[in-house]
Amino acid sequence: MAYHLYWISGSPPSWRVMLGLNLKKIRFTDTRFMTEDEEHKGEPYLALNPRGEVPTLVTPDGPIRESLAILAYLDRVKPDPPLFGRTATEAGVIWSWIMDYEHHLRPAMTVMTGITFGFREEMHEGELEASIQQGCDEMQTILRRLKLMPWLGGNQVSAADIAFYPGVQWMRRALRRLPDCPLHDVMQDPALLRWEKKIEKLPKFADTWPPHWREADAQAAE
Ligand SMILES: N[C@@H](CCC(=O)N[C@@H](CS)C(=O)NCC(=O)O)C(=O)O
Repeated sequence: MAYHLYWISGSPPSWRVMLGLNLKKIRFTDTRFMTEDEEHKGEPYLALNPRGEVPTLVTPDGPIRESLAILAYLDRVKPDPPLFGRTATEAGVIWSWIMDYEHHLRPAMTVMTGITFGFREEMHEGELEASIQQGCDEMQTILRRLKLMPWLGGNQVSAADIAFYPGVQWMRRALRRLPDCPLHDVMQDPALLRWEKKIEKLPKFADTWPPHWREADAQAAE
C-alpha cells in the first residue's frame, strides 16, 4: 500500500488526516501508537518525524508531517474532491477559516481541554474561565458562518471543516465534565449540529472515531 499513517487515538491532527484520506478515497495502512509506550519518541519514528509527533503520513514521495501540510499534499496528489477549493477566492476563504481556528479557537480549546482532563495544571487563576470565554466568542463567529453557508469554506466540504471537526468533539468531551459551562448553549446551536451531522456522513467516518473514546463509552454504558 502506497500510504501509511502513524497516529494516536483522539489526536485531533491525526483525525484530520484520516478524514482527508477517506474523503479523497485514498486507501492506507496505519500504525496506532499508544501514548504510554512512547514509541513515537524513539527511533525509527524520529527519523520520519523529528518532533516525535503524530500524524506522519509515509507516501511514495517520502514522509510528510504536520496535519495541514499532509492535507495540502493529498490535494495535489488527488485533486478531487478539492480540500482547498478550485479558485483563488475559495482557497483564500478556506485558509482564512483554518487560520482563524488555529490562532484563536484552538489555543483556547487546548487550555480548556488540557485543564479539564488533567493533562496540564491551571497556570494562573481564572485561566479555565478565560479559555471558555474565548471559546464561546470564537464559536459565535463560526456559528454565524454556518448559519449562512452549509460548510465553513462555502458550498462544499473542505479542509476548513476537516481541520475544525476534531476540535468540536474534544470540546464536547470536555463539556461532559463542565456541567455549568456557558459553552453548552453555544454547542447546542442547530447550525452546528446540522454541520456535524453532515461531516458524520462523509465516507468511512465511523472508522475515524477515536477507538479509546468508543471503548470508554461502551464501558461506561455497561
Ligand atoms: N501541528 C501538528 C501538531 C501535532 C501534535 O501536536 N501531535 C500531538 C498529538 S495531538 C502529539 O504527537 N503529541 C505527542 C507528543 O508530543 O508527545 C499537526 O498539526 O500535525
